[in-house]
Amino acid sequence: MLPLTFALALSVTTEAESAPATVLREAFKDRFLIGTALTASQLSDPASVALITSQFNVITPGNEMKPASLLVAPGRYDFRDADRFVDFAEKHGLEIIGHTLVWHSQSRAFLFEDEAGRPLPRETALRNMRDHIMTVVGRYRGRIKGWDVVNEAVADSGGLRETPALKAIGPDYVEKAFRFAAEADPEAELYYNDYNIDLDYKRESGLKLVRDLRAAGVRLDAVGIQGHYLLGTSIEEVQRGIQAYIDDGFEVMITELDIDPLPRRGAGGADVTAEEREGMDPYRNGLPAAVQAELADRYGRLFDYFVTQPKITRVTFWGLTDGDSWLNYFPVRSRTNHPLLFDRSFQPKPAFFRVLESAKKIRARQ
Ligand code: 9MR
Repeated sequence: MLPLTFALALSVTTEAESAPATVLREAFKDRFLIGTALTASQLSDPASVALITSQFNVITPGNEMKPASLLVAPGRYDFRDADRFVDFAEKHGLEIIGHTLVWHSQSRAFLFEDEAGRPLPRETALRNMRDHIMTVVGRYRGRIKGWDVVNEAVADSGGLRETPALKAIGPDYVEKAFRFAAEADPEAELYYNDYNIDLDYKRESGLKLVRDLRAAGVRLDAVGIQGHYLLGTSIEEVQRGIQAYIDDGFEVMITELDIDPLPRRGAGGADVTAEEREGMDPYRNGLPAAVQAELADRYGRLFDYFVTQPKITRVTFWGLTDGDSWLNYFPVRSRTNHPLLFDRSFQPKPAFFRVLESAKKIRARQ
């Protein structure tokens, strides 16, 4: 069921030109696509479908197109959930992003390693990676707007992450993945996607990777900056970071946006005491007004910046409502988190209305 406040808000905007915009995709339509990541079960949940189709114009399967989801055994694929996503997007007139072709996590060891865990010979690993990309991208050729070709290849300590693909193929595995994807669907956009490559500590490594790709002459349509932020993340640092990519000539997409208001300290998991646990899960009964306001302020300042940048062409949230965010399970299992624009009852939070405020700046600038 469409939440009441939405139903009212929607009818108001369609009737009165001057009423405040209450639909994200309308509010930002002259600036960027606005998206959400989903799980397959939400595609058949009426409340989720109502919210998705009323607010967003692009979706990303949160897990269903990852190598481990599609590739069940060597040469054997299960496309059922991925097909549902593509059908859903077409049925509702939404764009869909493919996430992701090459990643060290949620992948299959046999792609790049032998049974003893040793790297496969380069040519075998290259063939496996090519087969996977040709099979998956080829299946959806012409139906997917763009692919996160390689995900999270940059190490937190700088340089390339020591992944099974890197060990078997060498550092040019990234470039090769882009070449295979371009071959499989020449029309699809191709993205490099990573977290924290906007932040000071990882920015130079991220820039180096995408500059190297550009220098190698592969098609790279946009840099996906995931945007998993904490309440305490410096918005100025984020802006500086995104701007560095833009100033270098790259198109940027914010691909996995959320802002985590829960404490991270001692985020171990199993060995935390009950007391520590209590302190790490402080908002089980809801987000206090002051934190709600802070969250809204953070989101608002981000979007105030996003709308000024024509080279930012998509902003995707990593989840639809607080109840389905991965941050309820990470880095501590089973907490009650509140990182998105819609609460557990599908109701818009103060952050939603603050984000819409940013859209007014678009009109003000025109
Ligand atoms: O949202 C995804 C969650 O359901 C999975 O359990 C998790 C496993 O790593 O992956 C989540 O999505 C990740 C995305 O694919 C890449 N960037 C980080 C995201 C959050 O972990």
